[in-house]
Amino acid sequence: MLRLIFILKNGNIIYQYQFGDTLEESYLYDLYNLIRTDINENIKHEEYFKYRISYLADCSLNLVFIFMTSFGIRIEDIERELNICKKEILNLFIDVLKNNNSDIKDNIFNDFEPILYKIHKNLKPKVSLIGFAGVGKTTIRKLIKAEEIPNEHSATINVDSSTIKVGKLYYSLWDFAGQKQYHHLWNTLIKGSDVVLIITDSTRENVEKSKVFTNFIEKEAPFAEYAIIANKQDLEGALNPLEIKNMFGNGANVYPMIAIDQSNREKMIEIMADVLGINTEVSPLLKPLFARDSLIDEAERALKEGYLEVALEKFQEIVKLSLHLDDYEIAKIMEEKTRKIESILSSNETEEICNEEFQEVDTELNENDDQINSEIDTQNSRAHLHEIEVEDFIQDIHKIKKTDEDNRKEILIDINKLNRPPKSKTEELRADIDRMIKEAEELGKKIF
Ligand SMILES: Nc1nc2c(ncn2[C@@H]2O[C@H](COP(=O)(O)OP(=O)(O)OP(=O)(O)O)[C@@H](O)[C@H]2O)c(=O)[nH]1
Ligand SMILES: [Mg+2]
Repeated sequence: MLRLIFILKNGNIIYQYQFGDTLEESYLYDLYNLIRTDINENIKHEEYFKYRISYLADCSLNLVFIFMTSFGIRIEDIERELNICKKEILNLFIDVLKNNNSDIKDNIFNDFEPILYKIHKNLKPKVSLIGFAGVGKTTIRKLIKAEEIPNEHSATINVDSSTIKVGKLYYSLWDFAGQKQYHHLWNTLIKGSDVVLIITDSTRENVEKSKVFTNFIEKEAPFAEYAIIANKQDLEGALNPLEIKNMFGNGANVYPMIAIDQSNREKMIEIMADVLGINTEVSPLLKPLFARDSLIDEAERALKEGYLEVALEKFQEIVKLSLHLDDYEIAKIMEEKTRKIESILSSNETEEICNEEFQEVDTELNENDDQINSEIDTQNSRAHLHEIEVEDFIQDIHKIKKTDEDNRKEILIDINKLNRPPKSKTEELRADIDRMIKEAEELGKKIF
């Protein structure tokens, strides 16, 4: 796949377009510095980490055209497209470029966009769907292509490859045959993949078997990104993504999926873009994930600071986002938390009502000493409960966040340092009750 194009004039970048994760401009200059002594009107290629850098100059205008592509793309295709790129740029912008003005703005290149997408199409990413028979590869292909979803297993023969268009971008999608008699084709078919999605049907037996694909990919398509699709999540006993991730044990991302559900089309496309490293603007999958991460932070902060109502709202939003992401397990855990906070909040309300009731009946308190003591006991046990639950919540959300972030930064919180407001609130209440008992006793003494 084509990952980026950039053009320099007199050693300055005058145009860049990145299809994948964005690289800092300084990084592009580093790249340029690596090849600058070797640039001329003939196309040259260099290997750079997991990419190929191809470049070509126009010496009279002091222009350099640079492509960064994956190794799956054929050299002759890169050369053809690099020549087209140079020719089209010169055709469109010759007057501006002749002015020798290095301060050429990106928007001058707007007219170039249709050509750019055509170049990308001709150097499009290859996405391979691999997995054993009947796990749902063809169903996933049809889901992505918005074709009718099959409800019967009609085994794929050899392979089914097709070009699909998602938004402005084109992909080449390869749906492998999973039946035993086609396994010998896999090592040829997988070559040149930019992304391999390992499809499992989320049964223990199939996941266990499918672990074989990771070594296979690393050997046959060493530069491909890969991820695991935990399909058939609707079936009873389906392992959840976390269990599958642990079984694979290599840190690869696992995405839950129900491919027979048409409404998952967008999600499936987002997964593909995510694994391809298409940037966040293009891949909306990352947005809900990031949104959930920050909600978890906010919920945690609200819990620490004692704003249970705010925490409740945040948890409710986390539930919604988790459902959107089909993370049913997380949604369920968060739903329980939501209910617990609601019950804490309603018990706090009861405490306040009790408080008011005590004030109203303070003249009768002599008779009610026992009752009050038992109320105090209840408050004490509630305080303890609150303490445990807040701690429990924070531990749980940390677990989820950790899962969510995979290998991203870990957050450690010293729970002992937390000032748990439900406790201090209850302490205040207890002090009030003590004061009221005293006042009631005084009053009782006066009356009798
Ligand atoms: N319940 C359920 N069934 C699914 C799901 N995805 C696919 N299926 C069913 O699983 C069966 C097999 O699906 P295919 O997509 O043909 O499987 P495949 O991996 O392409 O199989 P081969 O071509 O033989 O390798 C079909 O009956 C699908 O309807 C899912 O998410 N849930
Ligand atoms: Mg198939």
